[in-house]
Amino acid sequence: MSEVMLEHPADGVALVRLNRPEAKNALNLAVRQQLAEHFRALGADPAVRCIVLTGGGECFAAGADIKDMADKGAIDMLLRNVQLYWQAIAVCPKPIIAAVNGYAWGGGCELAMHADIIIAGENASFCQPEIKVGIMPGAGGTQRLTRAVGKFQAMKMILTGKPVSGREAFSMGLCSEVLPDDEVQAAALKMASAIAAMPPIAVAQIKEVVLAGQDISLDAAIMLERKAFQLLFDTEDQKEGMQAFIEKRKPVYKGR
Ligand code: CO8
Repeated sequence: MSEVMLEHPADGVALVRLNRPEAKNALNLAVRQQLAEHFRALGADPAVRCIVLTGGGECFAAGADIKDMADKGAIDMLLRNVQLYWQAIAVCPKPIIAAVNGYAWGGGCELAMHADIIIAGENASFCQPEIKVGIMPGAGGTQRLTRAVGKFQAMKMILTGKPVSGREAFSMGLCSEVLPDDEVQAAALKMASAIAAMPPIAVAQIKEVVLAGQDISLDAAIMLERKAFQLLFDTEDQKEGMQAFIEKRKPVYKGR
């Protein structure tokens, strides 16, 4: 059985599920390769409008596979070029919702932070424990965590390697929503269906502008927003959305 499962549970929704329970979904090279392949394909598939990423009800992912790295040297790590696998997820144009139960540790926390929305269980556990095994975050943790929660919370997590619960993660801004553990996946799928029913070009523009805007000046980001906003007035979906509002009916979006 594959270590990364792909399902299509609802119209426009893809569910990507890590499936390596014997190793707490640790991200070995095979898992990362499969994740990248799925995200590349889903990103290019017009039938897919939103992606839910999960590790299932027990564990999201307990990090990069330590057994796979323990005896490696710097050049071995360099030649793996794993940034290409991570990049496939980072550049995916479709919205990604991470449904996090259990451990999101190390590379697992970094994987969750590649998502656009994180829904966590109350007892989820977010952690950057790399320092405890002699290394540091290597898949964006120092940067994405700092952008999400600010310097002081990020430094505390990365330098102490101490976990935070789903509830704490929510209060820090490390997740979008916290729910009872057994409601996480259903809530993520419901939200994904709602996003999948939105006008796809607007969805794509929103994701692109929010992500690109984080790393440029406010003026440039606002200009980017304005251009994307104006562009949407040339979509059929904008005409449909506004006409449907005026006619008091439900819009039907075509992605054009
Ligand atoms: N790597 C490899 N195997 C793992 C990992 C992991 N990260 N996590 C768990 N496993 C394995 C265990 O070895 C164990 O295997 P076995 O049954 O053969 O002994 C099995 O999963 C079950 O685990 P436990 O018995 O330990 O389960 P517990 O419930 O007692 O504990 C924990 C769960 C707390 C999550 C514990 O397993 C743990 O501490 N895991 C390691 C967490 C960690 O340190 N993660 C960070 C790894 S480093 C990293 O992520 C760097 C990211 C950089 C990304 C870019 C890379 C190029």
